Amino acid sequence: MAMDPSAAAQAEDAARRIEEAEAFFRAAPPLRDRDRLAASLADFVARHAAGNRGVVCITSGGTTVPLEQRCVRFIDNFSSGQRGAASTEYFLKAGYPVIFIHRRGSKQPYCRFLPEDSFLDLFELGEDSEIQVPQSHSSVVKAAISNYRKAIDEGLLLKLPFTTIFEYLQLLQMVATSMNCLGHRGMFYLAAAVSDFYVPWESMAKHKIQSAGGPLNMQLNQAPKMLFILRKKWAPSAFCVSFKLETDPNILLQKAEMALKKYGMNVVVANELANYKDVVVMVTSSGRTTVSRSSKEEDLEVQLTDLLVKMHSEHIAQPNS
Ligand code: 9Z3
Repeated sequence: MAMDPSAAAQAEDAARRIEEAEAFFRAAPPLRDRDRLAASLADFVARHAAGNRGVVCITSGGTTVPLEQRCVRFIDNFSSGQRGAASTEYFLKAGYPVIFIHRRGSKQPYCRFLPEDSFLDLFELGEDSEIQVPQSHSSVVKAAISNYRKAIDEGLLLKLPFTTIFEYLQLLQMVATSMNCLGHRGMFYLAAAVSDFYVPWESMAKHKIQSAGGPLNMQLNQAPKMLFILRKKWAPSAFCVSFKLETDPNILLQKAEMALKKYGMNVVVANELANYKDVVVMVTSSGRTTVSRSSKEEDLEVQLTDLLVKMHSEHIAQPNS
């Protein structure tokens, strides 16, 4: 039977994207410690595979794009990790086990309220040289330790760090394929800021690029669209939430709608750099919902995660959606 031409074009497009992704992984430098990470991931997923609650993978922080294999220079993407860290806390509070794929050195769950400058400010030496926490910081430190320890001791939080786009995408692939067994109970909350462009490993300078040759001309390749592969191949039944960041408000919602359709996301959270902590728009196939924080004291992520937990429950309850 002949295939409808638009279905044939879509199948061809999907095959091309999958091949591009596979070529990216073949050429990427292998993940350090892959076997150990894979074992702790398999153990985490197996522990939460029984039962009926959701499991969420949260990505957080910006990816780097190295310019040299022995990297001295790199391009970075804007993201402090605040959104991912805060959301991790709220998903844990809602009873979700969380796999937290985060940029090394970015904001961490339960540490957001600790003083920024130096962790040495958190401690002082007592008369007998024992370490004490000054009174002014004792309640935030106690809360951070007890919430963090609870999540770790109950086996509800797995932290996987990345720096480069190569590490990030390999981790995402590893997590998504291992969460595939959870079907509709899996959720992806992709808040990490991922570079659209990169230098392929094989064409990257091995040593530090020299300035004696004059101005630097460099061509960056487009990074393969892994959201598409995540949905099509790695974890097709999961509930997928991606974020769209723009600086131009006139194109933001249109770009979010495009991402929703093109990559088959369940929700695209549209945010503008100028006010992303105060307001976001959740774009779904049934419309748009604006979420704004109720006061400067409350994180926007409280409402955002609350709505997503409800939508994910509906997704789990309707396995054909
Ligand atoms: C976001 O849009 C996040 O909300 C922020 C959070 C990065 C603005 P912070 O970490 O900031 O709290 O400081 N993340 C996604 C950004 C992104 O790279 N999206 C891609 C795009 O816009 C799609 S994967 O094309």
